[in-house]
Amino acid sequence: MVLSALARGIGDGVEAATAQIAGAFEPVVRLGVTGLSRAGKTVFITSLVHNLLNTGRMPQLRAAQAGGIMGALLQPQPDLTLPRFAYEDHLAALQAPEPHWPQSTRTVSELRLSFRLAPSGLLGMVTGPRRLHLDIVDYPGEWLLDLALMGQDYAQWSATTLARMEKRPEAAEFLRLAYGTDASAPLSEPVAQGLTAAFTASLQAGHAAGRADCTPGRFLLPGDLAGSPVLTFAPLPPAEGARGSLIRQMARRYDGYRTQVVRPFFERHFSRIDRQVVLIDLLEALHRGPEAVEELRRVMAEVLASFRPGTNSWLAELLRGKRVERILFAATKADHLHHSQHAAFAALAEGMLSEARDRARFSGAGTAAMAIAALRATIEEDHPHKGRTLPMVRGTLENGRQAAFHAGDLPADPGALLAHARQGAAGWLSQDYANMRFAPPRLALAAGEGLPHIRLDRAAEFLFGDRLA
Ligand SMILES: Nc1nc2c(ncn2[C@@H]2O[C@H](COP(=O)(O)OP(=O)(O)OP(=O)(O)O)[C@@H](O)[C@H]2O)c(=O)[nH]1
Ligand SMILES: [Mg+2]
Repeated sequence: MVLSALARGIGDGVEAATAQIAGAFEPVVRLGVTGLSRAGKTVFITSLVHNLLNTGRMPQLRAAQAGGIMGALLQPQPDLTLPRFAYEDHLAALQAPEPHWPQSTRTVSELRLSFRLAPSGLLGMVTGPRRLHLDIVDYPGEWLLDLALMGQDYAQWSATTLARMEKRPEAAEFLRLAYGTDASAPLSEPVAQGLTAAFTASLQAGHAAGRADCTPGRFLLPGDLAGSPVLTFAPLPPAEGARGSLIRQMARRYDGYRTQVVRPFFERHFSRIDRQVVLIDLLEALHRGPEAVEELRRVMAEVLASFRPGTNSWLAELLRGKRVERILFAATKADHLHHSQHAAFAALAEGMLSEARDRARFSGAGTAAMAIAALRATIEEDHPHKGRTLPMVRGTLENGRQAAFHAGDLPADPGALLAHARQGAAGWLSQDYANMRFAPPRLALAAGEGLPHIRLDRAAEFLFGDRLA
């Protein structure tokens, strides 16, 4: 294995080989954490790590319960060029005297948590405690959706993107520009920039309106690529173009984006993931209405398809048979609902996953859906209301005031909701849901207690509990 990685001679072959040598002695599990922006990745990782360092609230994590975890600590990560996940800063924000949510993060980052585990089996009596490294990698879900670009040339991508934009009001200005531009004319940089600006603005407006399919991903999160030619292109209707024409240049930059931005991400990060959690803000989609739910379903299928390498020959070659062993779709922020609604919420997430599996023709093995809250910001209350008891949650709003809400009734039959998602009904949750912007709770943690959560222990058990046992 070591030899083959070296022989392959890819950019990070040597690094991969070194990791494998180290891994031969100390096993590593690489956990990918993704989700569209604001899905809850940063809070999830912060709370997961805190709860693995302090396992008092992790009864459903078997190794923690059975005393198998003898110790855990943060260690220097193996990838020296990747930003470190700012665990301490994010935790400090949540534990501040005036707790606040961590800042939005825009790139990939990594953190290594190392466990000392009780010996297991007969051999363990001889070898003593084991070590296991959990490398957690946080990356934007938007980058995953860029995989679709790898299978399309510029003309195909332009056609599908323009068709998608036809129906969207926020894209009207860009479409007017795209159809009004002579793409066969020689490249003029201001024209290319103008098209790009209008295209980007339509993606941003779509994103702000809750659309989940705003790719290419780096147009929303450019980082240090902002303004570079690989981010200065836009889809155009078909045109004949000589060398140096606008359309030929656009195609060249699109190819540059694929080979120099998308490809390295899949090579460096994606291809090394063992376990994956995909966070979805299903409550937000429910609140926004059927179109948003439908879009989320499409994104879930697309995400699953990227984990089924058969779909994409380019990816299959990159992965060389390596598979992500477990994928969890976690519907986040379940603390907005009373526990009496959790079963219905989880059933909805499971229904969406099984739909996505069918669409992506993905076998069920190793996938699960759950309803969780990485950080519980509410407490529950029952209020009498019109002759029945209304289950509510109470928390501190971001303006410091206390408020109790009933998020609204979830559909009793998730099957019916999913079937009707395409018909233009209004959102399913009450209008009040929009006002449920809770601040993180003020915490008084006892020794050994992690941040309060909902079912984070079950999520951890599903994702990597087997490797701790
Ligand atoms: N009530 C509640 N709110 C949450 C929870 N997790 C996340 N949130 C809310 O969702 C927001 C986004 O969470 P983040 O963890 O920053 O999301 P992210 O996916 O890292 O977002 P980006 O870095 O912008 O991509 C937070 O600021 C909170 O308002 C949770 O468990 N409970
Ligand atoms: Mg983040």
